[in-house]
Amino acid sequence: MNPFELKGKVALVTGASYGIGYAIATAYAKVGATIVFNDINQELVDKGLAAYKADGIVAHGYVADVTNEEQINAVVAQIEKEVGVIDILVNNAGIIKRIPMHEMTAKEFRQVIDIDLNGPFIVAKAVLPSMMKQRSGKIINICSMMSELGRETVAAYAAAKGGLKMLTRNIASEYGEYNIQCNGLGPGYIATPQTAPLREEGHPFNSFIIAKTPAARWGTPDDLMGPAVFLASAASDFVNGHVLYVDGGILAYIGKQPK
Ligand code: NAP
Ligand code: GCO
Repeated sequence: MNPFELKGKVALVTGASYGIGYAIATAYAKVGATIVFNDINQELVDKGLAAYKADGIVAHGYVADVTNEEQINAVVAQIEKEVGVIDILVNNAGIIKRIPMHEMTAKEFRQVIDIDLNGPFIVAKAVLPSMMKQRSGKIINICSMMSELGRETVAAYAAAKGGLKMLTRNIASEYGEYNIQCNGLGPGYIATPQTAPLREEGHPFNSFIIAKTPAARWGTPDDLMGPAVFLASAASDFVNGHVLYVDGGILAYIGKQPK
């Protein structure tokens, strides 16, 4: 059997109407998984369904805010009834607010923590019972360079993504005996709507990231497809509590000397 295939598996990717989540869901569909995704409103879900259809993928879309435990529990029950037990969860939905910490309100800080850390807890908690019952499951949390590093203006995001790394390790520790593996996927700097402000023409961050990346380029969502399939497949059944960084080498590199 090909250890990298996902035939017969149901994969829920949160916030996967576009961006990294969409690429990961597409990768899973290409190796046989049934794709389920959510987004916060029907318009975005419909946009996602149309995109998947255009790519030849029959996806199942549901409206749910990952911060709303009641909504998530109801949607997970609906998915299990309409599609099947969720074998693979990718906690992808996330936001960032780039505000200097001394100017950030507590409400803004809490909003980021709520979506980027509380959300993954809520969705993982909702899928765990069925995974425990079937004694198998894959939970993949989308971490970040900010799970390891800080920088100006991203205090809330770094706190959330650092916490998500430890939530990953704790789920791995608590549920490994049920043959459930929980790992993190840590993208470097990827060209998506979330980083579009940093990639605007002439933005100093553009050249900064190129100098900090041995691959000397921004990543694309497609760069994450293979690593995401690995973490969702039988090929990683003894990988647990690990964060797989897909960063072109950023975390290994001090940065290119300015000319
Ligand atoms: P993105 O383009 O902003 O997409 C984020 C997705 O999450 C959108 O579909 C968004 O829907 C959805 N979402 C936001 N809040 C939600 C909520 N409360 N409930 C359900 N869905 C929600 O971001 P991305 O670049 O693809 O990033 C995806 C994940 O990768 C995030 O966790 C991000 O932190 C992480 N990441 C990104 C990078 C990067 O360089 N891009 C690097 C490392 C990690 P709406 O459009 O409705 O908001
Ligand atoms: C930023 C970026 C990063 C990326 C990603 C890096 O403002 O520094 O948005 O946070 O989104 O998380 O891995």
